[in-house]
Amino acid sequence: MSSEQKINLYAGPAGGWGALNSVKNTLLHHGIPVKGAKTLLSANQPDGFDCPGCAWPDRNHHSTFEFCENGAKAVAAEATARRATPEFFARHSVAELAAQSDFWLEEQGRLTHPMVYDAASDHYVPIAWDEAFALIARHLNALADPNQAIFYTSGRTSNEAAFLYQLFVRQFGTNNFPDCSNMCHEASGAAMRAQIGTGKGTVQLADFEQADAIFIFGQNPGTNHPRMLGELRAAHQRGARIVSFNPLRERGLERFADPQDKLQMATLGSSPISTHYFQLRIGGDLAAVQGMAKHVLELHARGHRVLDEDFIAQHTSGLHDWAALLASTPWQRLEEASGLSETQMRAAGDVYANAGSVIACWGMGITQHQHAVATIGAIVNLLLLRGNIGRAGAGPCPVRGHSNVQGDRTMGIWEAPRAALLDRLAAVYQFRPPRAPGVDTVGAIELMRRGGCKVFFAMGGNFAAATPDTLQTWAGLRQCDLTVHVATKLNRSHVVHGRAALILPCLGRTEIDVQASGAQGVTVEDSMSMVHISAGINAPASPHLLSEPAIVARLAEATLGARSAVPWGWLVEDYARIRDEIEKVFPDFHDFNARVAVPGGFRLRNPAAERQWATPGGKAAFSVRALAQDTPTQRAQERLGGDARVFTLLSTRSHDQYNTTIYGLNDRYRGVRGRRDVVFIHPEDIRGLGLSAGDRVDIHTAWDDGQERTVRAFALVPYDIPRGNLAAYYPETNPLVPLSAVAEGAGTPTSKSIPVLLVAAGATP
Ligand SMILES: Nc1nc2c(c(=O)[nH]1)N[C@H]1C(S)=C(S)[C@@H](COP(=O)(O)OP(=O)(O)OC[C@H]3O[C@@H](n4cnc5c(=O)[nH]c(N)nc54)[C@H](O)[C@@H]3O)O[C@H]1N2
Ligand SMILES: Nc1nc2c(c(=O)[nH]1)N[C@H]1C(S)=C(S)[C@@H](COP(=O)(O)OP(=O)(O)OC[C@H]3O[C@@H](n4cnc5c(=O)[nH]c(N)nc54)[C@H](O)[C@@H]3O)O[C@H]1N2
Ligand SMILES: [Mo]
Repeated sequence: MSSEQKINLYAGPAGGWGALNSVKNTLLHHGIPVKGAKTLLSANQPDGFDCPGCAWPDRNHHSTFEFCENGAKAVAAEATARRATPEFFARHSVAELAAQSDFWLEEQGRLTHPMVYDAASDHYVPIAWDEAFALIARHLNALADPNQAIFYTSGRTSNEAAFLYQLFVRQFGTNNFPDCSNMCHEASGAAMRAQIGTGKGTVQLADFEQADAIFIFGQNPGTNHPRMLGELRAAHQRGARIVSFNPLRERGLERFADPQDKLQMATLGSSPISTHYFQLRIGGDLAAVQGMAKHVLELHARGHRVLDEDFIAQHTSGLHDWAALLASTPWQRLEEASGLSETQMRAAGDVYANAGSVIACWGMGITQHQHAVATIGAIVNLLLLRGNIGRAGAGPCPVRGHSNVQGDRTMGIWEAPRAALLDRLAAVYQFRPPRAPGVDTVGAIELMRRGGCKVFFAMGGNFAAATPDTLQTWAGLRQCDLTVHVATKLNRSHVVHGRAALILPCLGRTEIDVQASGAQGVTVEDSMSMVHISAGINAPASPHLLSEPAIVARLAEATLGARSAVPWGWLVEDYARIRDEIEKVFPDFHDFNARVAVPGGFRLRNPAAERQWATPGGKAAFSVRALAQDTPTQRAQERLGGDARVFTLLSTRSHDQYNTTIYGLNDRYRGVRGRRDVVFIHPEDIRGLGLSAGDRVDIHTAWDDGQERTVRAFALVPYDIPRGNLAAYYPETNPLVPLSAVAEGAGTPTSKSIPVLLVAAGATP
């Protein structure tokens, strides 16, 4: 280990001076002057841009800048002074670029020109925009079937761009819309739509001021939604219970120092966040929540009136069956599956039963499992028991990732659109939208592998690095005739490409977007259904960039020509016109331009928040799902005769990355410096393997399809994690996630529960 590579337990709080320091270093690194970092201060201001960091809402659009370390890093990464120019591409062949790390690729800075792959020289070379669109149009129009094209979306895309994109693609003739949401909160949408008739959370920020208890399942806000810590700290200070469920000890869930709080900063003080921390086993949440509910039901049966019987009678169906299931599930079974004791589950159940209003938050630690939909079902059930949906201070709160991932879905980026949306599109635009469902992310990779995808078009994101089963994905991408990426920075997906390939550089959200009618704003929807405007303030990284809406419009014109009656070019002259179109299709967006002109924007209606249940039965439905009989790890253990080297691995984000964009090699709160090739493991498990801390191991997936999936030479880091469980970083461990390992009922890759076999580096398994 070099002197820059260190593993030291981190004893400080989340936030604080560490955060300020880290931001200063990031700014310096990107060549942005620290004084006058105006860009940073314009994030989430009424006349600034929406922070491209996360989807957590803003407390108050009039308030002064809410400091967020990772928001600042996201902004700095986009505002970087570095450039990946045509000269850069002339210097490096694609083979050379492909040999570099993801970190290095993004480090080259902003893309400046549209580029096309030249197979003869194995270089990307500049291409004029018109020629690029003509090339894509030729490929698309030559397809035997529009379903041979796939159109991916990453959740940073604005409502305006997403709306035009889905309209173009449906007029072209397919619903092949895989998006990052498939890998993210798909399971939340699937579970909640079935139970409460909406796929979105029902809470607002104001509810955090009134909740008596906030449960946080499988989410790491200190790193991924730092502004949420402010809400949690305030809630804690007024006496609310904050109950965390996580296999790892996460610093941001334990203590927080607010960089805005002068006293705390001066005294190195900090405030606690969680009042209770349940360190359950990976994938143990379904059992833990069942245990809590079993306890609540038992309390009620013993005469403590803890159920909201009026609510249950008037608003719900199915409790009887769920109660019967819980009654027949022995505590011992719940203990085995959760890794918590009966006492712990009862204690958590007591917190729930004693709290007037309860919010339940969850993140990727819940959605990326085989039984994700069942687990979210149980969380929603728990809320229903005491009427904790549709009143102040209470409700489900799936905490979204990408800043507009929720808006993209609202705009119709969905491989399985509702008939109502297609009917509206047909009526407004006088065409016959395709009715057959398209492919999701995993379906897209499978289609590529079968040779069924000829054209792959990505609106942002990093498909090659973010998806599961990396080698399968890469083989799929390489089988395409054409791959096209609309992007701000160079990434893996540009160097793992089809026979023909294009990189189309676009404006970022922090940049001024000038169209015929002047500077434009776009709209986004946050995790709590607030829709508001975002307008960039920086000069574009290059004069050759186009905005995402302009790219879609020009592609649509080139591809559809007279086949489309939509005035694409005219719409893009003034984005207010696109918002008028959105309003025609989505009744919830009535008076869109006027309502979004109000600082802070407006909230989309959420029927469940008003206790109107758009479910088949017209009521909120309890989900009745038993514990899985065999988890992938159990199956692997059986197959391998109880091999003690079988573990369950979760893949997660470090403090220094945004998804596949790696900002740096440190993970401050977990005490890691200068490296990412680590696997967190219980010290006793290291001993059990006959190894020592720092030793290198190879990680093999223990799956039953005969495919070899391995990542090599990861260093063992002793950590406070349950025995039998491991944690390592995404995307380095994506090659281990089998394509066929997806959440039941949602298709989400199970990136948080990969059955693996650990062996000393170089040894045969
Ligand atoms: N700075 C920064 N911000 C981001 C992102 C980023 O990469 N960087 N990504 C954005 C995106 S797209 C998303 S979706 C969100 C992701 O935000 P999170 O949902 O916080 O995602 P992760 O970091 O993958 O891990 C979540 C947590 O789940 C825990 N966990 C893992 N398995 C289990 C389990 O079985 N049970 C329980 N209870 N916990 C478990 C992990 O220990 C970890 O603390 O953040 C968004 N914001
Ligand atoms: N193993 C494992 N895999 C996972 C996860 C996990 O926890 N574990 N998490 C999953 C989750 S939650 C998600 S959301 C996905 C993320 O999947 P993606 O959304 O596909 O990936 P990102 O890394 O967010 O995409 C980064 C790229 O977006 C481009 N970009 C940035 N800003 C813009 C912009 O304004 N416009 C355009 N057009 N492009 C831009 C840049 O070129 C950058 O390289 O990954 C999933 N994969
Ligand atoms: Mo995400």
